[in-house]
Amino acid sequence: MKTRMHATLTRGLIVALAVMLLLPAAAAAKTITLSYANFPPAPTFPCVQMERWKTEVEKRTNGQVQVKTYPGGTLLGAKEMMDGVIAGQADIGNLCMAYQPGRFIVTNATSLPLDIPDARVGSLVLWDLYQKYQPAAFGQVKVLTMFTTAPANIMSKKAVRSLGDIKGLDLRASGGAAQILKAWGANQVGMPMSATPEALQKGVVQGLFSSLEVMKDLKFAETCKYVTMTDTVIYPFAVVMNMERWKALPADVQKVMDELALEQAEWTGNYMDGHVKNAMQWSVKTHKVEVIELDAPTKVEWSGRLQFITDQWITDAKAKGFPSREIVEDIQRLTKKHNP
Ligand code: DTR
Repeated sequence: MKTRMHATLTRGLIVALAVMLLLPAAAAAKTITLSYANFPPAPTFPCVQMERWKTEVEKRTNGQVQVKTYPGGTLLGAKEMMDGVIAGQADIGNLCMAYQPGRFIVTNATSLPLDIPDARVGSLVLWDLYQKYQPAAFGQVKVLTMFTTAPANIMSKKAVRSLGDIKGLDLRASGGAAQILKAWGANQVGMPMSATPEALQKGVVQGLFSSLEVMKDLKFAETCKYVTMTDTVIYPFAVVMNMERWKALPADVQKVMDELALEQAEWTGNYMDGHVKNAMQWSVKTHKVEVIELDAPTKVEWSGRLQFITDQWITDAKAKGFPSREIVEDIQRLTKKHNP
């Protein structure tokens, strides 16, 4: 009797011990793998920030989360990003909001000619704006971070020094920047950045309007020998996650990602600003690119042509039910806040 009880106790102890030993192992073994889709090629800034986010998340979750990245449109293309993530074709996706101007009305307002000076300020303004308005356009996803480019300038095969030079020139731009090019008299051609290298090569366009880091990252300095400085508008980006996948994450993993959101926005802005400088030094030195600065009267003439854009946007967005004037005033106030 005594021995049988002893045996049962010993067996119970062994089972308990085994459970205690195996449980943490089982938990540790349960890694979560997330796919992360991006549309442009790997050397471009949206993919550089993606790799940085991956590294930080894997480190801060002690390897519990593994992120598999898909640059270059290998999982989802530029315009499929939002719907692809909503449908779960990718767990996470990075999108350029300007490629769907009618869809992201509130956040795309950062693309109005409102003189946001650089990508760091742009990214912080955008994040604050998103937090304040929580636009319905993002209601079906979890937003992991947002950031912007540095201001856009003209990269072209021929020199653009005046409104006469830009008149009728085939230049690629998308989103709000399209209106800007038209206002200057260019022939605006719309396409995502991922389609631009081929369009330039085939002569479909004679240049583009965007932030200047692509002179190096996409080797545009090989064909575009002129850069006209206009420092006009930034482009907003968002990194979004499938809502069900987000809800299924353990709370401590969600905390890591939430804590990274603002930090990642600022990191990307700083990276972009520094990289634009590098890219231009490289372009001038290696490819003898000429940087054209417009003189003061010309600058006034060029920016005068853009004045109607913000007013028009305020009227149009108001008609769609958005508090458009307040949004513009918020962008101006936040720009001052982050660029005192
Ligand atoms: N300015 C936008 C966005 C953009 C700027 N640099 C890159 C690099 C890769 C993809 C998109 C972008 C544009 O011109 O598309």
